[in-house]
Amino acid sequence: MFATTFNTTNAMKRLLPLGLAAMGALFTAAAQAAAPGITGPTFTLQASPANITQPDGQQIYSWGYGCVGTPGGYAPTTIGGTFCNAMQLPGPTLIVTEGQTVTVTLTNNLPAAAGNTSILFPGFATATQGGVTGLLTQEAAPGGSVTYTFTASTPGTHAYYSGTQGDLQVEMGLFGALIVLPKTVPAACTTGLPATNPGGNAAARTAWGEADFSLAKSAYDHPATCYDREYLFQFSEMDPSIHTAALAQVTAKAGCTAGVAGCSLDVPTEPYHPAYFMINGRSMPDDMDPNYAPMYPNQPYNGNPHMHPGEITLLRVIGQGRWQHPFHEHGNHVRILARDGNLLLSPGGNLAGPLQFTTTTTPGVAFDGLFYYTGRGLNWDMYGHNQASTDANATLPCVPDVNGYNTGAPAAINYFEWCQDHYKPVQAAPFGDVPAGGPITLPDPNIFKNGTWYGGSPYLGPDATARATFGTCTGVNTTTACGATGTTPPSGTVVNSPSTEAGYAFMWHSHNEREITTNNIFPGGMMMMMLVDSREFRIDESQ
Ligand SMILES: [Cu+2]
Repeated sequence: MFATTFNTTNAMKRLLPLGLAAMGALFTAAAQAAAPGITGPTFTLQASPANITQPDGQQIYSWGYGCVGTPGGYAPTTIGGTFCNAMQLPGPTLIVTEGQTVTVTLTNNLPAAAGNTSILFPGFATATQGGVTGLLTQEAAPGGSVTYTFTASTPGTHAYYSGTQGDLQVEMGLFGALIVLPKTVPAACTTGLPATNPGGNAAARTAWGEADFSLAKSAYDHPATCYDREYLFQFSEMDPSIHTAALAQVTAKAGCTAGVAGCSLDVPTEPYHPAYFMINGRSMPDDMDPNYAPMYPNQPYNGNPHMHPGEITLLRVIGQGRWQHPFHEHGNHVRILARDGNLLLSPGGNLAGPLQFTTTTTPGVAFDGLFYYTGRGLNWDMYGHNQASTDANATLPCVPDVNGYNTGAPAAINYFEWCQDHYKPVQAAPFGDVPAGGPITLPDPNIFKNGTWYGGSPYLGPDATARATFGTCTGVNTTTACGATGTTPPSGTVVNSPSTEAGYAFMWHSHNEREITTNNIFPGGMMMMMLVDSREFRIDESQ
């Protein structure tokens, strides 16, 4: 996952502590994610080659867009450890504001045999300066430059990618994302609690001392697009045989003069047999290491979504490869907001996008979607409240707002609880008893062993693991007398200490199961874990 991506023993030794720290971060679920990128509106980019790494230890020769020098800035500013290297896969995420005039200068530092390259900004009327004439746009010849200028007319999430020999250059990694923030954030997105403002969780964030990692407060100039946090996911796949062939030809033709006969590549891109299926250029589990992790100098962006109950999470998703990917976000459906920056509204101005179980990505198409998790529909109290308990957290009140959620007290641990399930026990009698009297029958830990990803508790909360322990009356989630002994199921696991975090983990992954492998080995590929963190746990994406 980390050490295997480095060739020399020395490098492995040097990086082992780093790698362990990253693993620790993974298992204790310290979060580093969001939609990080570089700010404009003027960008100086280059296309250049470098190796990317995959979890099976392979280094794959690729091409990518990267920065020339230090970019103008990084966003969100709450994320540290930023860098923009000469080659990145995906390319730097370009963050601008609606109405700005965006200028992107591209220098072609690919090997001469790779020929010309370019960038397309689909959906924007782009003017060009310099370069040489290509099929779809002006191109940068080897060693040369071209400048693209356009007005960021439409907010939302957009793709950019090579407009030159796309079957090879996009496969090699020449793609990235453009995020256009709305010029005007509706007032409804910045004031009020969730009862009146769909993204009104700022008060809870403040109450718990948590930083804000969003780029804006709304995705579009529309009050139905308010959000609390956001993630950008670019899905792509890669056939390593194409990359191997490109490297062999580039090496054989090293030093050749561009434009001279024979100084070009002839790499077949069919038949297509991808072996790597990536989220933001990384495969599981590498995608759950932090943004800007030093072991991925050319793959700075991760896939590691976290959220608190009730938070509106904006998903910015782009299909960047050649295949469709039937991606499934477990835990809830995704409300599609917009496609390619086009907000989907009914004639009456309401959101009209579909509610999707599987958000299939389409090559070249971007969408924005809203996702949230509240536990509504579980039919049991996910905080383990229990009137008979002496645990202070076990008797917190739940006061429903107009939507039925406990949102009036932003500093409450059970903020956003679904009040209809308040005090409803997960099971009325101890584990292993089928007619237990609750909607859930927990497994008997004597016959069922959970893995390390399970925190040992069916409950959210600071003492969730303790409350899942039978044997004393404190915190026991049962309306009957305490009497049984034992734990339910093996609780108190070190990887998910109740004093730090007790969250729910949901797999977000491709439903084409071939794609949750890395070079045919499961698990891997296009998969990540989404974590619902209890409200008092601070989601820290600052790195
Ligand atoms: Cu699934």
